[in-house]
Amino acid sequence: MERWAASELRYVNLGDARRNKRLIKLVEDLAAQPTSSVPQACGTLAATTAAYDLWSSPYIKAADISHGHSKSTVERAKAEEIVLAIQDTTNMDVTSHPGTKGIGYLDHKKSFGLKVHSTLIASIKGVPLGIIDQQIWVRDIEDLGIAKKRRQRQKQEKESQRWLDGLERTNTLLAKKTKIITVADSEADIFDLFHQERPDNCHLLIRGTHNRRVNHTANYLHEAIRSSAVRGKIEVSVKRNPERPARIAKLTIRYETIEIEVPRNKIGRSQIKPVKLQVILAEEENPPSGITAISWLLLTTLEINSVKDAARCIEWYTYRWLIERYHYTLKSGCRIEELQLETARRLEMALATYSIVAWRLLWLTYEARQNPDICCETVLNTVEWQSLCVTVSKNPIPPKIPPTLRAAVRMIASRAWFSWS
Ligand SMILES: [Mn+2]
Repeated sequence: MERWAASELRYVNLGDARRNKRLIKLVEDLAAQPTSSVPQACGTLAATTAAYDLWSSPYIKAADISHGHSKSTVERAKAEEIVLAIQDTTNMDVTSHPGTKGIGYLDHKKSFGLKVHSTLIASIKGVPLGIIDQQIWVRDIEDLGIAKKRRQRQKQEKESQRWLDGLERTNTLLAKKTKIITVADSEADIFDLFHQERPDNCHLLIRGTHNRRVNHTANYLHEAIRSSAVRGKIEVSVKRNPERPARIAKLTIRYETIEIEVPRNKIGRSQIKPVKLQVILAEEENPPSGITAISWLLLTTLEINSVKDAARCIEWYTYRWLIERYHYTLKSGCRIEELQLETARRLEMALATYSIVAWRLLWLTYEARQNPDICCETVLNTVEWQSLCVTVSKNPIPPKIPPTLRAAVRMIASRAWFSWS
């Protein structure tokens, strides 16, 4: 079997064949032992030095590292008629390494690190196909702790641009014949995002939060959708998260096409046209005791003509969970926040590398859930599963028969990080 990293990174071009090989080897080593320290995962001093040299190299950028995987992601997406482009932001918190140069502030004065905004491409069955775009930025001290409203607003506007940029890059990179649905949580409930011109193959599916002014007798969005008739009821399976267990929820469905008015504070308001969106409200009427009822307000540019269409949007929105898993894997799985890399630049390079590793782990988990009993050699080569068995069992002799995929992924997960669910 061809080694996965070599095949995944076949398009990588770091300007030098040895550098390409070094990256491929590093990605493979880190994916085999994601929670180990870099020296442990690399195995030898020479390989460890090579890894740190690569991350310190002045000849390459973090984007060069990401490029190979992004291109393979585009290829995988070509096989799909419809893909979900799931965007979200996370904090890469390195507060415990205050010496790191060039990092910025996160959500308050005492935490610092990098802001990371990723776009994950998934199939409409929830297969994680890869990371197509990642934006990394730091916040300046001036942006923080200054109560002046104007500054606050400028900062918000600057940062909300990331959703529009993510959308534009995704639409540019993916094939035009693919229908692309950008999925995001309520942070992306931004008028400019709805208003931005999009090619016909591109759609939005965003969780709404603002009670916007609408062209409707009820005047406001929340009241307008609630005043509309119930169209039907559906059942959805809700994935667990730290605040709630997994469960089946019964949801009441409303949907309506509603015209969103241009926000009052918008500059050049008179020149801007209102935006028509399909609004879906899915509410749980009888949640289990002690659990907050689901109330999902979704705003979409997709056509909704039936409860089935609405249910399909809700199902697609539930796959947004994948990006939460992805960021979680990237941070706690790969322990990227614990790397002591001294500069923001090196941290960005490591982040680009671990981003590929985290996707691979997410994909392996998906595969293992789909095909738990197949032989792990369908996705891991002999060296990989043998070294996995040896490290986990602490027995130097690997078993004769390769474990099942589920057992193998459990072994990777057993290194106390990403939970099996
Ligand atoms: Mn978010």
